[in-house]
Amino acid sequence: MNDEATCIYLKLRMPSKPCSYSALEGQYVLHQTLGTGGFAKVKLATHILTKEKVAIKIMDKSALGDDLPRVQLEIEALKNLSHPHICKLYQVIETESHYFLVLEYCSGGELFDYIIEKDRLSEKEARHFFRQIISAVAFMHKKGYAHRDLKPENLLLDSDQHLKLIDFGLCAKPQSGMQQPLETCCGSPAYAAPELITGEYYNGNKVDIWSMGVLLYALLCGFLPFDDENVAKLYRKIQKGRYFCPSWLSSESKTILFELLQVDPRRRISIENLKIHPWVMKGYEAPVDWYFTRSVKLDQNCLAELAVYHRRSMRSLEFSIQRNNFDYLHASYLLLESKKESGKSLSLLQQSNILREQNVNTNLSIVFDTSPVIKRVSMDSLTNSKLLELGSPQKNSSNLLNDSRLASPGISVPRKNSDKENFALPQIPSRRNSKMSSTKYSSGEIQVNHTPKAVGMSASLDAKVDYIGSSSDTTSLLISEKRAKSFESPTAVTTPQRRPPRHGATSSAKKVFGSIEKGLDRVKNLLTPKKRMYGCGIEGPKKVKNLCNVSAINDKVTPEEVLESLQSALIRKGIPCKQSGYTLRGKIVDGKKVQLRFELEVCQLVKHKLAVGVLRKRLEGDAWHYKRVCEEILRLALLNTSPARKHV
Ligand code: 6BJ
Repeated sequence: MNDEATCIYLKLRMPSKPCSYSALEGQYVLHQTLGTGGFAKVKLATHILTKEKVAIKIMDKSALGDDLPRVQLEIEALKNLSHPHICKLYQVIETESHYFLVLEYCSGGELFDYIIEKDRLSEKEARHFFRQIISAVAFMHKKGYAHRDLKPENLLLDSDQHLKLIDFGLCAKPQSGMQQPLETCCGSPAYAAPELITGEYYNGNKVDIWSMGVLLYALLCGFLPFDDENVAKLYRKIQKGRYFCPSWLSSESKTILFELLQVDPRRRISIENLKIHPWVMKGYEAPVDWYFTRSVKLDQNCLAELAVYHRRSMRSLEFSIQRNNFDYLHASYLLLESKKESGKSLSLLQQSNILREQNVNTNLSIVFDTSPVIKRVSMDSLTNSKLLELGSPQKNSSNLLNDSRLASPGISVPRKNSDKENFALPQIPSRRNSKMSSTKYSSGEIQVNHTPKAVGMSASLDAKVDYIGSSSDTTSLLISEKRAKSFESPTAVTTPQRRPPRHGATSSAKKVFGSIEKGLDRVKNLLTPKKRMYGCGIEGPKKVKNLCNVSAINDKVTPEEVLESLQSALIRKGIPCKQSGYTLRGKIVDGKKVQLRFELEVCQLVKHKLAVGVLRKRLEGDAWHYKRVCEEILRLALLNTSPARKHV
């Protein structure tokens, strides 16, 4: 690579400016962005005191404009909705320019990705998730809220496969209860109930029930019941209420979908009947458990830990926490509670000592040195009554929380462990094609024989193509040229070179060099914690262990060839992309509005002898649109790669 190219490449590999907000300093360390949309972005962060991961939703007030009341309603809803299947709100920070909502981190990512990864879920697994969705929605409705944007992208999974409902930005709480009809049309078109589309007054709860029908269909089928790239056509399909029933749906599944997807809201099943529906009850002894109340009594171990740390009495702390201020103390308590639930150590003192060790150069040590030595022995030797006596108000703890230089631990986002590849790739016969011989519309209205034609596309895609009816040609999945017109122009493409091997280094010598370099990096990072050592060397593609969101390609092509093919495919589809090392960022805009932003990163798969793969990431936009576009780009790109396309 010449100097100029190296220079461009290094520049491209540099991360964007580290993101910091003074309002979060000393309380949270921010990490990568988990998602963006409209006026908000969600970042992964570490709560410094407990070292627990959280998600922080950051909203810029100046960008909010008329949507400001929505944010206020969302905050109110989250404060009132404490439920195991609703994402927990820990803290709210409001500044002149921003809102920061500190929320539960859901390491399993979106339910959408889970469905895609599996193609579709078994009835049993769909039931397991659907019961949790019923539980959350029944609770919300009981509290007087309608969500109005239920979809798999708004359902996240935690590390125990528990679903958590998020995004209450479109929720409604009519003053005089849910019988009061609503007028505003909102939500995602594919999940919108017919009465929302026609602009009639509607009941928010009924609208949620319809979306639950679309959701359950997506769980069981792996695609949407009503889908069209043209919104007007999509709306017509929704209003007709006719959907395709794949042959794998059991008659019980068809029945519950039929009861959920009733065009007339008066005929749609109620949440009360859903809780006890035979499909929902199958294999379970009890109806859905949905009503939860927070215990008024706080957890004594968590309180005691906070009391020692803050040198306050447990009683005064309890009083502060029960005021539900949604401040840092409130967040600390709730995070300690969740640590306890997952069997982790509660000790804050140990945590603080680790932080102290990592921050020898900061004035933090002064704060720690003034704390009494009882810290280490406290929990073993102090009884609760002694703790109650330890009542002097904390003077210095805020100093601790004000040091923004606390080292950021190396956070890595856990991924689900799965070897399965589910984005459609060419020339791989679909597992389920053979089964799909006959199809039926709901309520037995129309019968259509289905013959799979697009060999190599996934079952879900085949089904969708046939249902759309106009064509089973895969080009029906391509994004239109009209959309492509408004894209920014493609940027120059640079092919990254692998890092050259270190001359003459034996493997043990490499190890020694490696550890010295790592040691030096550590020292540098310690002194300038926010300046990470990025882009110092030209590295090969990222090596990935887990295969979630990864399309495995081939063991015969080089990463550089795949990168080039992806670039050509994107250009062919009129999707401009920006390159950063082995990552391509594509964007689809409609006028000024960003429809979709996504990333395709060429990587190597540790579990497949470093075969080349493509790691996909949706940055912004509709999940199903993203799925279609990625499938098409991969299909085109892989048609270009030679030699023989072998699917690993
Ligand atoms: C919120 C968003 C809380 O993709 C991921 C993780 C995405 C967490 C993610 C990687 C991954 C794991 C498994 C499979 C695929 N979170 N967590 C808005 N409002 C409240 C909470 C959140 C957002 C999140 C999103 N992990 N990929």
